[in-house]
Amino acid sequence: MKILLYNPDNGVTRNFMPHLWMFLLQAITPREHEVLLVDGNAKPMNETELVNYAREQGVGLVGIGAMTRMAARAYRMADAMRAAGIPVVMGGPHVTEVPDEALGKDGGPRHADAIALGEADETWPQIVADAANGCLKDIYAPVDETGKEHKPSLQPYPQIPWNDIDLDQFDMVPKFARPLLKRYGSGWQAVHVIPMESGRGCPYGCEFCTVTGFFGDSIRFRSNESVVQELLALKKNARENLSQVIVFFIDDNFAINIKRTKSLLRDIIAADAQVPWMAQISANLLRDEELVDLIAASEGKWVFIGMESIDTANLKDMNKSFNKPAEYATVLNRLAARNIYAVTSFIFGMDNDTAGVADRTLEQIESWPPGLPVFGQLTPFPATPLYDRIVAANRLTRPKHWMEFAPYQMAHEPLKMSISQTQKELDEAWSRSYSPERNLQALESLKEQHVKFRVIHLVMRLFFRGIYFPQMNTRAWLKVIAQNRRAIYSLSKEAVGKWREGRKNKHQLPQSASPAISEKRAA
Ligand code: B12
Ligand code: SF4
Repeated sequence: MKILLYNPDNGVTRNFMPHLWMFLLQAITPREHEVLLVDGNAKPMNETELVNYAREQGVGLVGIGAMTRMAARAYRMADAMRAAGIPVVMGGPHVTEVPDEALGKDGGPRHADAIALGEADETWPQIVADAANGCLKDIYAPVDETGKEHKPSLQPYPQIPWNDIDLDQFDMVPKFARPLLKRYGSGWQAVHVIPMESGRGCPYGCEFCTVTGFFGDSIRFRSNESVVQELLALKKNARENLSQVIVFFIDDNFAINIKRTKSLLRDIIAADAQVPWMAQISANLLRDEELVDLIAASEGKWVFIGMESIDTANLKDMNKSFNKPAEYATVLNRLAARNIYAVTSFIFGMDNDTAGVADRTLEQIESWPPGLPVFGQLTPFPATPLYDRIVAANRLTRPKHWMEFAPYQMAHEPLKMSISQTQKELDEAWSRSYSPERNLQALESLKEQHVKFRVIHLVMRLFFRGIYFPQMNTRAWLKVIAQNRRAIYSLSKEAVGKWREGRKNKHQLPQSASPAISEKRAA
């Protein structure tokens, strides 16, 4: 049987990184079946195009996975597939949280023949077998013989054949720059961000978050050995293809068990398996100096920190009092001292937020080492404690907000400001944080850093701007480049100068000096 796994596009940005679930399910599909992958973020298709593709390929089963914000699009695609006579199974966080919707048991239309609840690592082979035999059940739940929920242990962990997967669609190097880099920028012919998990679960239970409910508060880890082997394979492949690989450890809280994280990082260093990596780590865990040293030594470059708010009353409401705004600056300085920078994430529209929240937050951010701030609105995702609280208080303005997805629009009224004020605050925060002036200031404060690092920082700033301000076509990109021409020009000049200097030194190296230098380097 041919199986098509499809991830709908999010409709706002192009994802910079493939979705792990598709590769994971592909890796555990019994060998007699063939799996095709289409990620709508990289290969946008409408309903007709996807149906035609599936028909041409002779697909016998379609698997669709989606976050809540893509649910409506996922259902449209599922409906088109089913209308064409191809059975559909849906999985992922949204259908797990609202199972009746996909099965049409809530009074609405049915969108899927079957759904996979929760983690599907162990149910997927059964789903595939049942589909092949034409006997799909409605619901596949990860339970043991006694009906008790069973979580995959992640040991052993499937081997994802990254080296055989065509990741061209996720190359971060823009198409127009590829020939140039091939000629002059050996080592930068492609840049890929690869998702990798080292563990699952987070027990913290922040009120707005689906993770504790979905993955459970039981934390599970892959063996260090399996993570190290995956890193080594990626590193070897990047070297052979003269490209760069960056790993995104997508664990919800990479350092949730500090002892284990330190042991993993030590093993990575010992095996020389370092590649530049980023991960999500909550601020409270970054108090540990030894952990931060190991992050730096293992080539951790960016840490995503869910700061959420600088207001302790908001954090208390969100069950996130373990975040201490008073220590944010210390944590960020501790990271910056080791050349690690942060993606700092904030949520506006919390119950204690008032007009001016953007200004107050930006004032703090601008006093910290330059990072990449991101801002979103508080969204009650179904099956979270926040959703239940807002429903109980009758405050939802769009009860099924995912069926009418509107980026950055709240689905309930905050208590101390309006929905439209929240939108204004988000506009202000994003435009000020990524304005050409702010980009220049950020580069200026990084002036002691190597030019290569500053180039990466600027490129990331331009990409991050696109999370809020759509930059989906060449015209939009040209506009951003024109607005940031001062920063781009001065960095390019410096980078070319350094490159020429390097070449000149290489050519001028006296013949007799080279062996000594190589010996010294080897030592
Ligand atoms: C990596 C990640 C991202 C990446 C992008 C996604 C990518 N390219 O990987 C980035 C950083 C960009 C991102 C952004 C956002 N994210 Co995010 N992200 C994650 C994260 C941390 C890991 C996802 C992952 O790969 N997990 C590991 C895989 C193995 O798990 P999985 O995807 O759930 O798949 C398993 C099962 O669900 C199931 N399954 C999944 N799909 C399918 C399909 C079929 C057919 C079957 C059978 C089974 C199946 O099988 C898999 C194996 O068990 C999750 C949290 C988490 N731990 O999952 C949040 C998460 C998915 N994100 C979330 C959110 C809210 C967002 C944002 C909206 C945040 C924001 N406010 O901006 C944005 C929106 C992104 C966008 N523009 O679309 C929520 C989604 C909640 C929901 N109900 O929708 C999550 C769950 C985190 C949370 N705090 O609650 N995210
Ligand atoms: S710390 Fe992060 S992953 Fe854990 S519950 Fe809170 S928001 Fe979710």
